[in-house]
Amino acid sequence: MAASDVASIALELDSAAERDHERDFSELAGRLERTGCDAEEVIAAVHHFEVALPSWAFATGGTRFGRFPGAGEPRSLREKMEDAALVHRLTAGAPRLSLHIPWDEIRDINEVLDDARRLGIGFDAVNSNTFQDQPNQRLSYKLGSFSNPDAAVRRQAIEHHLHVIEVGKLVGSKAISVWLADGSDFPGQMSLRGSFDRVRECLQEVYAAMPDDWRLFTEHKPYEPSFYATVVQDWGSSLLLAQSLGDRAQCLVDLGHHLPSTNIELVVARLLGAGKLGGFHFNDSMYGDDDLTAGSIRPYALFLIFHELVLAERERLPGFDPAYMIDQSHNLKDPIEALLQTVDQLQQSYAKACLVDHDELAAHQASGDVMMAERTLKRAYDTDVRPLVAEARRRRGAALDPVLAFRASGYRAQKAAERPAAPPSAARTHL
Ligand code: LRH
Ligand code: MN
Repeated sequence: MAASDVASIALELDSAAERDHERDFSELAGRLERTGCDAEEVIAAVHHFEVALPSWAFATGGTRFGRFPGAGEPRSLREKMEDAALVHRLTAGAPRLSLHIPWDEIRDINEVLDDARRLGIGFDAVNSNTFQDQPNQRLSYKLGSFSNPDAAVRRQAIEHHLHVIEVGKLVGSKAISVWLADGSDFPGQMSLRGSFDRVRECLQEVYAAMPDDWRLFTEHKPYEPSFYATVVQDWGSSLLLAQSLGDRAQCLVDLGHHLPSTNIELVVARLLGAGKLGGFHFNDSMYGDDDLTAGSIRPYALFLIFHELVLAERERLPGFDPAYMIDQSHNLKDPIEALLQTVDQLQQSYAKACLVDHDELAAHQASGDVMMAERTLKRAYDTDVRPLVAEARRRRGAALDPVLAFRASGYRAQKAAERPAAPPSAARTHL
């Protein structure tokens, strides 16, 4: 199947499913109308919701204990773009790919731009990588990159980020996303303030090198690979950095980068209030940075995050333009199925948040009616919006049920035939 065939994947229109859908959707639209909600308004909102796909999540992910690759996995940027185009084809909600450099180093930019045009996908934020040493890299990042006491290592890391910006400019990105593994494993190993000052200094140079219409996202993470102190450990550290760099520096919230029982929607509300919410890496987790599929463990928490986003959107909060991106590691599920499930989950969580009766909620909050305030929120969350997001997709020529449509398409089997497994020696293109 040549690259351009993704678009021609015929969605097996199963008339019974169509009929069930029409009945379910008109029932839901009727019920929503009774509670003063306009289904058409929510469909329009879902049509505007777009999330970027991580180029590194189309191959099976793994842990330090092992990786169990599946058949037909992408071996090149072109094949990742093909798979990304299919996810967009079936969901109508994922038109862009987020690249990771050097995993997606570009050899022939014209070929990449041709493929992007043919496949109908674009590019979102580009991600830097100073958490691994690349083959024939001069200096090691073992003791950090921007926080490294050795100025030559810091310089090398800055040069890498300037290169990432150049790649991003070639593919039309408008942001660089910076996650630093920098930190220490033992007390005394690293100056806690000195390391942070060095990171800020280096980021100032990267910030200054960005085109004027770009943003820089700083991504915090509490631990791993550092197990005593991480330089950009929490949202506070990320916010301090973004505030010191300038208006076009904002904080990226990876949902898995919070210690257990952290109230992430509160972190989102704080960053929104500071005008510094740059974007998200959506995923879910039970314990640590598990990178599980979004909404698979704590769907209510995901809904509460979207509730904060819809509030900000309704209030037309100045500078509100979050970059929605997925960052997951698919160790067991078929990577494409997991991404289809994730986009559907995000469309559902957003649609539920759009159903909140905000005036009623505000009234209960003002009157201190705790019970009715919570019930107002839960009423939206408890609404089964699947017929509504399915209808939103159907109107855009996408699938009622993307995962079932993918299985019916036989795409994975076709790719398994086309893409013999990459030899173990092949260069790393993902975690
Ligand atoms: C770090 C992280 C970061 C990416 C990487 C793939 O845990 O979330 O966003 O660079 O995963
Ligand atoms: Mn991330």
